[in-house]
Amino acid sequence: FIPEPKTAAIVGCPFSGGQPKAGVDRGPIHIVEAGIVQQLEGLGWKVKFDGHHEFEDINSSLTSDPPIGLLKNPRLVSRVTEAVAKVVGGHAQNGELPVTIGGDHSLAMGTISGTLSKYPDACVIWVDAHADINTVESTDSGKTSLLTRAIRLAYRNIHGMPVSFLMGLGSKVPEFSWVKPALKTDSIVYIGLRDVDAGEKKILRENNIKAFSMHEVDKYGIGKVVDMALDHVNPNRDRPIHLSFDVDALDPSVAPSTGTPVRGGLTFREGHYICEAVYETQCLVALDLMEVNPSLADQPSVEQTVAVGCSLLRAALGKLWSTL
Ligand code: EXY
Ligand code: MN
Ligand code: MN
Ligand code: MN
Repeated sequence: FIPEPKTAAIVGCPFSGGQPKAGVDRGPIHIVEAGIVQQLEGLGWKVKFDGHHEFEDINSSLTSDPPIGLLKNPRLVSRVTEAVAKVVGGHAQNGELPVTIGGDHSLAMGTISGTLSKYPDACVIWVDAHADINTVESTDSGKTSLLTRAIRLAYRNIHGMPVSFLMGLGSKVPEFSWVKPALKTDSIVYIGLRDVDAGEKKILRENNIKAFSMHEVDKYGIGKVVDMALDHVNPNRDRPIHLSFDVDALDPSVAPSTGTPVRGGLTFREGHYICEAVYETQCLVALDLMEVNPSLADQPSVEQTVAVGCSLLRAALGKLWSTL
C-alpha cells in the first residue's frame, strides 16, 4: 500500500485550555522528543515539522476569559482551535497528511474543521473512552439529587464537547461562530466508549449516532467492530477518513498518563488494530493523537504512555506494510 499523500505534517499543539489539569500541553513535546519525526521517516514518509505551535499564555488568559454560560476558557479555546483549523486545513490543501498531537481533545474542533474544509465528504472515526458530545445545555438528566443538581451547574470543560460544536448541536455560542456545523451525525463513528454522561447518551440516541462501546468490543471482537464502524461511515471505502484518537480509549494499564482515565479500555493490540485497519483502507487524510499528559503518573508510566502514543501513530501510518 502506498497511500497518498506521502508527506505527513506534524502539528504539535501544546494546549491544555479545554480541561483543568496542567501538563497535557507537554504531551506533544514528549512525543516529538521520543523521535516521532524520525520514526515516521523510517516508514518512508516525508515528514514536515516546523516546531510546536505557539499559543497565547494560558494563565494570563484565564483571568481575562470568564466563563460564557457554563463554558470554561471559551475565548481561549475558540481562538486556539480556530488557529489549529487553519493550520490543519492548510496542510490538507497542500496535499499533506496532518498529524496533530495534543494537547486536550477540544483541539479536535480545529483539526476536524480543517479536514472538512479540504474534504467536505470526510468521515470521522473517534476512538475514546468518552463521547465528547456534551452541548452547552446537556445535563445528567433524569431523577436528580441535590448533588447532581450542583454538578449540573458546574462549569464545563470544553474537551468534553467538541463533537457537538462540530455538528451544530445545542444553542449557539457567538464566540464559536467560526465553527461551521459541517459534521453530519451519520459521518462519525465511535469506538471504545465506556464513560458517557446521561445527557450525552440522549444526544447519541436522538441523533442516531453510531457508537461501539467496550461492550461491543467484548461481544464482537475488535476486527468485527472496525468492519462495522467502517461499513457505517464509509461503506464503499471511498470517503476520506479523519482518525481522532484519544489515548484514554486505551486501558489505563496500557496508557496511564492521561487526565481522565477510565478502567476497562482497549488493549494495546485493539488500539493498534484500529490504526492498522484505518491505514489499510488507504482513505486516511488526517490523524489526531490527544490527551497524553506526561505530568500524570510516575516516570515509567509516562515513558510507557509516550511510547504507546508513538506506536499508535506508526501503526496508523503504515508500519505493518512498510518495506523500509
Ligand atoms: N463527559 C465528561 C465531561 O464532559 O466533562 C468527561 C469528558 C472527558 C473528555 C475526555 C477527553 O475525552
Ligand atoms: Mn506546521
Ligand atoms: Mn476525548
Ligand atoms: Mn477521553
